[in-house]
Order: sequence, then C-alpha cells, then structure tokens
Amino acid sequence: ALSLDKLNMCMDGKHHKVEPGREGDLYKQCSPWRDNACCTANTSTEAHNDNSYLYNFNWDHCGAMSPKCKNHFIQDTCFYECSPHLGPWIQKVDQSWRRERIVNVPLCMEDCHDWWEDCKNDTTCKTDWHTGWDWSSGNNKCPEGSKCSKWTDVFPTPKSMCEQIWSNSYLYTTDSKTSGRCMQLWFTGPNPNKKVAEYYLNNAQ
Ligand code: FOL
Repeated sequence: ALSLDKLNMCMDGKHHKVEPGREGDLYKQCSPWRDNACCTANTSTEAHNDNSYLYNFNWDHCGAMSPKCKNHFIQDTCFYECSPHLGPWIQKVDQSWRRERIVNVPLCMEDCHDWWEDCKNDTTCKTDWHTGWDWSSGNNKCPEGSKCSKWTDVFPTPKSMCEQIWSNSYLYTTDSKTSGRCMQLWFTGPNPNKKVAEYYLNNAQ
C-alpha cells in the first residue's frame, strides 16, 4: 500500500523496509523496535559494526571513539533505521543515497544531553557528519584542511551537537521523556514514540 498512514510508515531511505512490521530477531540495541520496525535483522546487526556496509561510516575518524559515546551512535542508527513513527518529519530529498530524510524530529532533552555528556571527551573534525568527508579510501576520513578538535570545541552544547551532526534531523527540545512531546532514542517496552507522532500529526507544528 502507499504510505498514507503517517503514524506507521517507513521513509524511502537507503536500507529501510517498504512497510513497517514485526522483526523478531533485531540485534541488541535495536531490539526495542522488534514489534514494529522499518529495519531488517541484518540492518540491526550492521548498526553495531564499525565501518558497517550501511554507510561505510567510520566513527573513529579522529582516533578511536570511546565505547560509551559509540553506544549513542549505535542507538541513533537503530532509531534512524528502525523507527516506524517518523512520518510527521519525513521530507523528500534529492540525494544519491536516499529519496527521503527526517527533519527537525523533536528529541527528548535527556537523550540529547546523555549523548553529549558521553561524547564530550571525544574528538571530531566536523560539525555536519552528512557531507564534506574524504571518501577516497572507501570510508570517511577528515577532509584536507580540517583538524581533529575536542568535542566541546566542535559542539559547545548538547543542542549544537544534536541539531548539527545529522544536518537538522533532530530538533533540540527541553521536553523530558515523560512529556509525550518528544521522541526517545532509548526506551524499553512498547514504543513511546507512536503517541508523540500522533500528537504532532494532530497539532500543527
Ligand atoms: N541518523 C539520523 N538521526 N539522521 C540521519 O539522517 C542519519 N543519516 C545517516 C546515519 N545516521 C543518521 C547516514 N550517514 C554520507 C555520510 C553520512 C551518512 C550517509 C552518507 C555520505 O556519503 N556523505 C557524502 C555526501 C553524499 C551526498 O550527499 O551525496 C560526503 O560528502 O561526505
């Protein structure tokens, strides 16, 4: 069926399923989406691998990323690949690797702050991780003229990181996980983001 159901749909991305549905074998950090997912089991496994075939993305472009920081990027990958409730924020794009993207998904403050806290002693060379890398080796390397800097110099605040790193996929909010007004990267049990999508669908942003 056409994706007329904005509360239950998959974006036209590089690895997304056409329709969401049950995936009993989702791997580790992606397992919360098992009841209803836009990712396959293979995608969920790859989400946990360095330089995975998903995007050949190298988290360790400024030396090894700390494990606690990497866990947040794994969770972001699970959220991005698996979420069936991103309909209100999906937009068409003209990119070689995807036809749709998410824009301004309201992210719960705790998730953004915890992510930044766990990465603040890491290093990177770019604020926008979507474009401008040197891909000549097959994986992204820091482009010529850039230098690896302290995370806090590149991203002075949690807001700057959450909004800039994936070119405004996320909107920073001061809403907490209990508000029902923001999307959660980390959850257990039934997906709390469905009600949030419902809210934004019924209440013009
Ligand atoms: N997580 C979230 N929340 N939102 C996203 O949009 C997202 N996207 C990715 C992973 N997690 C996400 C995909 N990441 C390139 C770089 C990163 C990437 C996908 C592709 C890449 O090939 N960049 C090229 C430009 C490609 C183009 O736009 O044509 C480059 O120049 O570096």
